[in-house]
Amino acid sequence: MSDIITATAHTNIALIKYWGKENVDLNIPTTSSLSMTLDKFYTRTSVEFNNSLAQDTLILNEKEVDPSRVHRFLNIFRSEVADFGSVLVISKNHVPTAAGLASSASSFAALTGAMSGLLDLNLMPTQMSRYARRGSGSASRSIFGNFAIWNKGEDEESSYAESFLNEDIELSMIVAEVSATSKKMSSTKGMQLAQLSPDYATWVERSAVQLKEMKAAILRSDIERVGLIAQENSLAMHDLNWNCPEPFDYFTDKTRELISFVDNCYKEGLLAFVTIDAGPNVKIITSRAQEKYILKRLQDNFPDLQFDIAHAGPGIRVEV
Ligand code: 2P0
Repeated sequence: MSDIITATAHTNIALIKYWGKENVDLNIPTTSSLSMTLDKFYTRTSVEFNNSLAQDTLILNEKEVDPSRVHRFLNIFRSEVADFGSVLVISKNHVPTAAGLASSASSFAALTGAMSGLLDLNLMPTQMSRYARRGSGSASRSIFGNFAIWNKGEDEESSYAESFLNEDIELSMIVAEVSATSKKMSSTKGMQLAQLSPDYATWVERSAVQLKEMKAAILRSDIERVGLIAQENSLAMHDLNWNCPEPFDYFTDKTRELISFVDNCYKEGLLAFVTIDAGPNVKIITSRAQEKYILKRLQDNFPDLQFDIAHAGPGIRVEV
């Protein structure tokens, strides 16, 4: 067993979203979800046992921060594997967190990979996915590269992600970083509120149909169908947030301007679609062939925004 173990995991963007839990403690979702792992954004995390520390310690982006969520996660290994002492976790996010791009997926996937190395667990990727899921649902998918499906399952054993297609289909995502002006609502809280929407059952039913269609579209490398389905699924997720008993909104005016700009691009005959998560950022889905042209159009029309192009990226890597 080495003294320090490091793992790198990339973030992922869901094309079919996870937005609701059947079991809050175990992060068992109400629907299966499907994502693309991104090459551009990742978290690198190192772990070591350190008995001189009074408690688990987290250094994130070179600053010591509240370790409680990490501590709760490490306690899963303590109760299921071995009762070890304090762990020093040093993590660096290569994800623009300030702009609200979620980093919990790459963070908990990287931490899972590093801990499985530190504890010499020799986990299969699907077992790693189960651990990562308990840190943060979307982290279950970041174990895998390219396209992954998190099968909802029904309990601790059966809810994990697996590789759907470990190939690039020439799909590009242009991430538009829109800074949040409204109060942030965590995904965990947001999805619990959304589940109270009268439209929630319909969203769940529709999601199963969309997942089937999405799988077929990915296998055909049909970027237009992938984009259309992802866009419908994501916008319907945000409809739930507006139509629940305590409505909330992740969009800003800029988010709405981008949505309508992208819609106009599609009407002109370009491949351009949006998917939006628990924040104001817009991810524009297009093809590798059209990405530069769309990027230029976006930059010309939104000169104050930062854009990054991302492609399909790799699964988890544990350094030995
Ligand atoms: C997703 N999101 O499928 C969805 C779409 C955001 C919108 O997974 O409570 O941070 O830690 O399990 O994984 C973000 O939710 O939530 C997320 P928890 P998580 O990517």
